[in-house]
Amino acid sequence: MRPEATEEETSRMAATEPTKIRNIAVAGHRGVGKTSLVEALLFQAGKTNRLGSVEQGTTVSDWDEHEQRRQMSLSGSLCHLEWKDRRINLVDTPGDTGFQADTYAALRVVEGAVVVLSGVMGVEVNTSRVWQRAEEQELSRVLFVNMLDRERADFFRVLEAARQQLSDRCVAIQLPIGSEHELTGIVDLLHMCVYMDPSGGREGGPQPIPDSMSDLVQEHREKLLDAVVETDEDLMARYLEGEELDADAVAAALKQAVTRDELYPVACGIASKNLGTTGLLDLLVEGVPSPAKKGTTIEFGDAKQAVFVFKTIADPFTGRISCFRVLAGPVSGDTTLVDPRTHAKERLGQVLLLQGKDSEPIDAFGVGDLGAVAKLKDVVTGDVLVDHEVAVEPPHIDFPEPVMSFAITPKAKGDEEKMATGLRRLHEEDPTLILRRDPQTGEQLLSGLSQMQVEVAVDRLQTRFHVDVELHPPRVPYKETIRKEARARHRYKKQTGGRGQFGDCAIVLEPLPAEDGELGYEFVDKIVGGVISQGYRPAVDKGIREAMEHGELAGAPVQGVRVLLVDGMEHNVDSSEMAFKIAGSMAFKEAYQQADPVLLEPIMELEVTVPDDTVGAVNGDLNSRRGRLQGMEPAAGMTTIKAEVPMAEILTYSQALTSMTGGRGDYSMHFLRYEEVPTHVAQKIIEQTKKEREEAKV
Ligand SMILES: Nc1nc2c(ncn2[C@@H]2O[C@H](COP(=O)(O)OP(=O)(O)OP(=O)(O)O)[C@@H](O)[C@H]2O)c(=O)[nH]1
Ligand SMILES: [Mg+2]
Repeated sequence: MRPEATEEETSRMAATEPTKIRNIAVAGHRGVGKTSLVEALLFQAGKTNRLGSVEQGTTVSDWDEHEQRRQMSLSGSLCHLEWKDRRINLVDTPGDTGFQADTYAALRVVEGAVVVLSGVMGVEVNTSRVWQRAEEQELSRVLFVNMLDRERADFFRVLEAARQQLSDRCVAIQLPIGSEHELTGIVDLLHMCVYMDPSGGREGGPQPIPDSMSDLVQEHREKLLDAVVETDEDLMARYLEGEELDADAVAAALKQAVTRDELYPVACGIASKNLGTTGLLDLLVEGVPSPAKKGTTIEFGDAKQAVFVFKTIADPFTGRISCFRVLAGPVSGDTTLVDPRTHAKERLGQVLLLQGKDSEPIDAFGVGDLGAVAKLKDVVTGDVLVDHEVAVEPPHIDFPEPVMSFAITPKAKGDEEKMATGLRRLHEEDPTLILRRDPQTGEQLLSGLSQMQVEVAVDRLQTRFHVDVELHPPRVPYKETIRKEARARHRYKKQTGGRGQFGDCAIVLEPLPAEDGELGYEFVDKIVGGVISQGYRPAVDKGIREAMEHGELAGAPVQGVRVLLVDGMEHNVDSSEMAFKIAGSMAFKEAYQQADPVLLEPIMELEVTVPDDTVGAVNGDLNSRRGRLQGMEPAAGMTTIKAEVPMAEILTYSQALTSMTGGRGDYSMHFLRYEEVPTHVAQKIIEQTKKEREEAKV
């Protein structure tokens, strides 16, 4: 069933009416066939002449060399097709946790989402995450149970899991005919017809339902009708009176229910063979509201023309490409917009229609459409551009916090700047990839959402920016503090020919309790009778501060200390600021030894979501990492474990979790507080530091 390609070809140059647009994100867990499904939809709609495959690296949306090498999507990809006189914009989103920035941004610019599930695995960690996001955005949703040809795939089991774990308003709109490798086609319960498996060719027209299926079809058709009539009073009344409802009336009510986000139809198929695409395309056109109907919540004030930039592609040849949604328009090549964030004016130049990596200049984009433009100067993802300066609040996309950090260094000395520039560019494309310098350890830290994300960044640094880098586990930012009061006096005295050096001070150290969880430092001047003159006292403070930068235990900064300057002496010729600074520093070091110094380590709050059958292993592992269990929340097959774990033990958690859960687990964490390192652990760290210091001396 191919739509008339020629008609859309000719009308394409003008802006598409908002009523004729459908914006849809294809989202779900990693590797469930989203890219394959987008490929099949493009093929079925006649946009491509052959069905590309992820294995061969020939899909439209996974066009990047790194995506092809790893056979996974690493960023969102914008594609479009025409079906039944509607323009469908599809954003294929990555499923890996590391690349959710693009997924979340995409969910901000669409009215609907196709949530793809594996027919074998059902609802997985990221399925629930994207579902939650879609819920927050009140998006219309269609589920697509894919991979039904695989061994142990079971549509009905996945349907039940979706009803239990996502929403009980999920209802089958299609059924598979047969199962696993004997699956031959699907039944469309709305139009009461069958589509046969085209084995990678174009899907043929509708066929009659085989008699052998009639009982099952009847049962699920009734469930569908029940669900639909419940959303429509008028239809309900007719149904209860026993009236036979015609397909059009049911379809119209279903459309309303999906549009109002009250019902989630569950479709199915085999993306890699192009089975199920006709029914799905029909459903998207019929069920997902157009921008004219739903509109956007993104602010643009009284602007007559406005766009929201939801993605930036750094193309090595064309430079930067900004993908946008038109908020007010139309916008065309000669439109000049201003970015209220920078106040810079930007002439759009050519506006582009994207199909994966390919772009085609068009005249204009109308309201609600998704388009792209090359070479905007200072625009970054998340900006709203408007035709005149109005104060707009750009939408806040709540990106997940990085969960892991690596210390990153260039292999070649002198490449530091190149590395930093490259990472800045990568950060522009993916705001969840963050480079920062740890002020305490001095290391450059690259933080991200998954190991994969950081590794891909390293690859890109090499291929795009020609810098080779190395990753190491970062140093843990330990701190030191004291447990009891101590007192010391130090006299610094030197007689070297002419003028000598003289500084003498007595200090008391006291533990200073944390304020709002922060350990601080206080210097209290208790000098009486002017035994040290006013001018020299700040020098003592300075000397102490310097000594505190590297504590004697493990070279970590000392915090949580109050210092009282209680006594001292000065010499009317030999005293100087320098001499008091040294005396202060030495007195501190002496007192510190007596003050029962201890090592502190950062404790992280960890949240791990894992399949129920791995909870035992995961808890055991957390235990061996000195983790303290805070709670467990089981929810339909998955358990969320909350624990507090020292940062030092969790630096390389990602690999361990992957191997314990077969890649089905997920985690997030953030800094909680500093705590004393247990003695036996502290001893090792102190010895290690000693060794390093001695090695550094040699
Ligand atoms: N047997 C079978 N394999 C499929 C089907 N759909 C996709 N695949 C294969 O499953 C693998 C993953 O497919 P992708 O399309 O890359 O999945 P994805 O959801 O886009 O993955 P990410 O973007 O990495 O999250 C590829 O090897 C596909 O060829 C299907 O319906 N049946
Ligand atoms: Mg993909």
